[in-house]
Amino acid sequence: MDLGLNIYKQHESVDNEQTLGRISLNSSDMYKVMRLDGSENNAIPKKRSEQFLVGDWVTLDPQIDFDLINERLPRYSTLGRITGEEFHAQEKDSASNIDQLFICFSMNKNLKSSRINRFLYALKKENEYQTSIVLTKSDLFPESLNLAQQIADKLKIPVFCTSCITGKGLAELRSSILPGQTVSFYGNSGVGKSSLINAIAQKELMSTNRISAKTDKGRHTTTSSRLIPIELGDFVLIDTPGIKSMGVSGGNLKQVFPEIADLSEKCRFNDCKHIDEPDCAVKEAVNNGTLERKVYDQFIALEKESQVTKGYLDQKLAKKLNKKAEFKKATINYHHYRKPPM
Ligand SMILES: Nc1nc2c(ncn2[C@@H]2O[C@H](COP(=O)(O)OP(=O)(O)OP(=O)(O)O)[C@@H](O)[C@H]2O)c(=O)[nH]1
Ligand SMILES: [Mg+2]
Ligand SMILES: [Zn+2]
Repeated sequence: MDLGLNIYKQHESVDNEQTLGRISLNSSDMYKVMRLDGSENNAIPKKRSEQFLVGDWVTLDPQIDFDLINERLPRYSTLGRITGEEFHAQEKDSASNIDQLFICFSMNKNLKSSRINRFLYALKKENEYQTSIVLTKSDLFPESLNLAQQIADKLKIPVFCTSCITGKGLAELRSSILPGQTVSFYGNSGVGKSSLINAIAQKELMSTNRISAKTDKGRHTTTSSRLIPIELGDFVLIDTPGIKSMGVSGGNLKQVFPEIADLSEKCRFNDCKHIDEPDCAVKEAVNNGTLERKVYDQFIALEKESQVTKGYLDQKLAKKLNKKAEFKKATINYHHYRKPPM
């Protein structure tokens, strides 16, 4: 199998396939690399400080007990997010060179479309890979089916309703993965990402664990991302550890709030924030009832949080680069958005 190389070559050029490998595991500074013949070896970066993501294509130099990673090839996509909020914000990447992302949510009484919106809004790399929603454990809470339909109608992205117990939706999910693609599973701990991977691979490849009866949360069973080639079907899966927190810094407006994206084109100012500006088409729509206030409030809350987090991250970057003017600008921005809403 090609481990996703054919699709990689559609995006980037590759010189010598003999020396190529793909990072298959990254756990506390230990890497494993898979070669095109399917063999997997421990690997060490030539430059000790260099960091790699599961999914990275690299060139290798074989040593006696391990491979030496010479160079990382460019990434055509990166699965990344912000962890933590405001001054706890940090950028964290989990995988690279992926073609599809399955964001998983378990069906239970706490599943709300606002949670799904938040995830989608936070994933800002809208053009790099295709995103689908996977609703898991449909055997436990069949009432969520209506919600699944509503989400599918509104977001215009694929929504799969699955159960690893009854097998529901698994064939559809699997057949949405095209030959040669690399797909990743993402979501909170305990939603059933590893169970889905085992079901698709038809093997117990990944450990799974019961969710805690006390907190109703997962136990962070998967601790590092893992690349799993599926020979039958010729595609690659990447399992990722459960997400603890998802910060937002700038959002995917068109996908999550399409009605607001359309309305904002009619606002008087191009950079209208839709809060207190004159001739704001978004506020007008809320006032005359054509835009639900609930939707507007959710959008404004996400935007405000985004600006605070973004201001903080810009400030941190400017400080690192030692750019006084940018630091000052970012600081002003940061404090501006930290003001309570009027
Ligand atoms: N009823 C039911 N339980 C499921 C289903 N899928 C997974 N589970 C259970 O949910 C629990 C958590 O599953 P995992 O696959 O470990 O979840 P995960 O998302 O990989 O969790 P982390 O690795 O901690 O991020 C396990 O006890 C699974 O048996 C399902 O379709 N139905
Ligand atoms: Mg897991
Ligand atoms: Zn406006």
